[in-house]
Amino acid sequence: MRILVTGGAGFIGANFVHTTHETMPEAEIIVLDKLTYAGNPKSIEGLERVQLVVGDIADADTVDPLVKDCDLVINFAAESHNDNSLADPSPFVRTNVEGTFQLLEAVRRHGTRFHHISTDEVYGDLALDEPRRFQPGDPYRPSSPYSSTKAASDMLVRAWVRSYKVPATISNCSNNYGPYQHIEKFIPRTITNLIDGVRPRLYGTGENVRDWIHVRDHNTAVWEIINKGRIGETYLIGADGEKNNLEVTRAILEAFGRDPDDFDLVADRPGHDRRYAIDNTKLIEETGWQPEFTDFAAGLADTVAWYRENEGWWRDAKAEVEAKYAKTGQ
Ligand code: NAD
Ligand code: TDX
Repeated sequence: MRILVTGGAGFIGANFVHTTHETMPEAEIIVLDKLTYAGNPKSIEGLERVQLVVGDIADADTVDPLVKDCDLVINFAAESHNDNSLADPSPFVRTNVEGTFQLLEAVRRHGTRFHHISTDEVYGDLALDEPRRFQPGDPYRPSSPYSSTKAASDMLVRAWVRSYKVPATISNCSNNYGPYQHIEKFIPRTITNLIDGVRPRLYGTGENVRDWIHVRDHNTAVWEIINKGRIGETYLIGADGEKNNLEVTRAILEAFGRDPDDFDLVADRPGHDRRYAIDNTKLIEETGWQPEFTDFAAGLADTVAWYRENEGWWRDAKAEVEAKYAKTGQ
């Protein structure tokens, strides 16, 4: 089996490549990745049945021959950071919308099975105190340039299934954590700040809630959907991991043996989504998937250890990331 993994040098894609390489000895994995600031070839180096092709999913001539040669395409490639999308939305439209369009056109030409990786943020946000969680059939109400381009990409996938019978599925996952996550994101930023002796930065009041899932659980769910999911369906992936940002910061401070109040409140993100929460009933009922990393403190401790042990992987990016945040008072 030849599998095309787009964005396989990024956080979730690289973890997917590792797990797939380990668990499917017959699989040949082709990674198509533009190696933007978020892609790191070190994340997938030394894997014998993995080939990295450096290129853009929005470039039809790059995409077509790769899709033609593969049995399955999984699209992880995206511009993925909300804060960056507020500063410059343009690459988000190009990669997330135009890139997904080009992949869909290629899988349409070649009749290839396609799985599209998306986010819970397409559903907008929930109030902190409402009992409801996101359901697969909820209306799309994205808030940021990032989430609106992800919503647009999902709409393209749905339309290509209906109009052209493209054999595709979509998954919308909640916030991931684990190894190989870029240090611009909340958990690795907080961990690497603490390694550097810098106080974590909490946006606004720290009350915003995210529904955390370990990246390996996200990826086992993706395989379940590819193997057992129904074509044209949307599956929500989440592991009942709701926590507010203050709780997460305090859990990381605890892992470092630091005082629970050793953080600074900083400028809020404009349009900051209040709460995400996933109802995973459909995924569990249809595929039997279950998360393995249900102990958040243990998953966090492993993640802290990974960033401590792999400073060479993130160190070069740290000063630049922090200089960017300094400009917005964050
Ligand atoms: P990431 O930013 O860490 O990685 C994205 C990868 O895509 C990078 O390797 C980058 O080089 C590559 N890329 C960017 N533009 C490209 C292009 N035009 N052509 C080819 N490659 C390109 O992102 P991530 O956190 O691993 O997210 C992966 C996917 O999962 C995204 O679609 C994102 O929307 C979705 N998602 C992420 C989370 C999360 O918590 N991180 C949660 C739910 C869904
Ligand atoms: O320093 C920080 N302090 C802080 O309080 C940073 C970087 C973030 N935050 C807050 C903002 C969010 O409420 O932490 C929360 C998580 O922030 P991010 O890591 O930027 O993630 P989020 O905006 O929730 O989006 C993530 O989950 C859904 C991914 O980046 C997306 O790709 C995914 O679709």
